[in-house]
Amino acid sequence: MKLAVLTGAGISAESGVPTFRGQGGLWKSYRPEDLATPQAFRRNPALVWEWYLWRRSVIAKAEPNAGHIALVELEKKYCEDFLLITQNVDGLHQRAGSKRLVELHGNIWRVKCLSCGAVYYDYSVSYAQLPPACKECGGHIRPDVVWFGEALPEDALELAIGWARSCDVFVVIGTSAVVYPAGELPYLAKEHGAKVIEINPESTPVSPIADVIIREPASSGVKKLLEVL
Ligand code: BV8
Ligand code: ZN
Repeated sequence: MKLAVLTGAGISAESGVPTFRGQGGLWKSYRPEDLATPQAFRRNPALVWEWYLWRRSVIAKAEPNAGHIALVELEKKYCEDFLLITQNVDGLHQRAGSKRLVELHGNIWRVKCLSCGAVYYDYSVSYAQLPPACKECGGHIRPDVVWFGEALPEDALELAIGWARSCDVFVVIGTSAVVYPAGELPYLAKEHGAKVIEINPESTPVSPIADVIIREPASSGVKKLLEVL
């Protein structure tokens, strides 16, 4: 039985990482759509870096929760018949031990240089200057995440689409499913005949096509999933 899982910010909520569109999602009255864009970075790179450094400082204090850990159990149970597709950039799935993982929107702990193109991990939660300098060439670096209006990494998206189209069960955890093209994946799975399971305390646009709805937070919901799958 081939199993694909798509996670969003909701799976990290119980680790204390605010979601994008929940009550704690705002930062200094800015909306993510206003800051997570190339235009915002061009206009005010220091402000955008301030936002990412604030998020990094919250994530650095966060621990993976029971939802992340139950997904590692699921991966151990299904081995190569399992793939975890995440929209999150917080790296908590990796810290929980997930290996078979695709990051659709990049990773907040990785940076990319605008001058020499260097890409490397950098776990700083503060820098002497903003925007920070590339360790290779001294040029400006940006967070290596996918901003609105930017294309997703092709290989990651292709792998995710391939799994959505060929899995037997597609589980959607903690996402409002409003961001595309990631939000398309549950519909691709449904179209080809997969059973769709939603784990979310609230209803979302995916709810009407879900075969099973676990209307609970991820920490308890994923454990329940582990019992039935
Ligand atoms: C692109 C990284 C084109 C940065 C993010 C149709 C097709 C293609 C594009 C579009 C389209 N329609 C619109 C677009 C444009 C846009 C888009 O989707 N806009 C939205 C706002 C309408 N898409 C793009 O721009 C994408 N790029 O398509 O480029 C292109 C193609 C070729 C060449 C050039 C260009 C890029 C999208 C990626 C943007 N980057 N993040 C960063 O993190 O800073 S998106 C951001 O939103 C995060 O990645 C996040 O994961 C994602 C989705 O949000 P959610 O994860 O769902 O979080 P949210 O807060 O919304 O919901 C939380 C959920 O959790 C809720 O349902 C809540 O009930 C639940 N919850 C709460 N507590 C719990 C819980 N669940 C479980 N347990 C709990 N305890
Ligand atoms: Zn550089």
